[in-house]
Amino acid sequence: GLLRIDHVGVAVADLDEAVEFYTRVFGMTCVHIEENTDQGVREAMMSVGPTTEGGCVQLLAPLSPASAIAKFLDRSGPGVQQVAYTVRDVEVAAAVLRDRGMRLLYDAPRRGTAGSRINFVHPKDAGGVLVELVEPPR
Ligand code: V0V
Repeated sequence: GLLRIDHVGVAVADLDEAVEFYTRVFGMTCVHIEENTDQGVREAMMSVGPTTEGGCVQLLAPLSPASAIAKFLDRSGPGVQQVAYTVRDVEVAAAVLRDRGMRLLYDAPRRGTAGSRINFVHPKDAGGVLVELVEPPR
């Protein structure tokens, strides 16, 4: 089953500007920045509270016009792009959701933030929300 909210993903045009905004206005702390070429993003993990136990906001900026985030920004503008849940085993969680009629975007998990393993439920199957499953690195 799902363990907790891992992060809420927010599409932004300019990552550095967004990190500065979330830090100054909401008092969040940037705990990780990375470029994920497989996903076409440059991303920053912002801890909401003093530890990441309080959940994170993941700021997502496109690396190229072909990126899922570039497409999202074109269509919807900046804003919430995904909700991500922590799971113990992403393959098991994906299999359970497939059994319940959800389309998973990938046949096998791909690489997410900091070596996590990820998959997604299609937003059209989940009431218009792109749902991400995250198995943290061991
Ligand atoms: C598209 N749609 C969405 C949506 N993206 N609805 C809600 N939330 C979103 N994020 C709607 C869109 O408006 C269409 O609705 C419909 O889905 C199908 O659109 P499409 O043009 O066929 O699909 P695309 O080409 O926009 O692709 C959508 C998907 C794509 C979800 C398939 O974005 C994708 O592959 N996402 C997974 C990867 C990803 O998002 N990577 C970036 C984060 P109408 O018009 O038909 O009603 S990377 C990340 O999270 C990392 C690294 C991490 O957490 O570790």
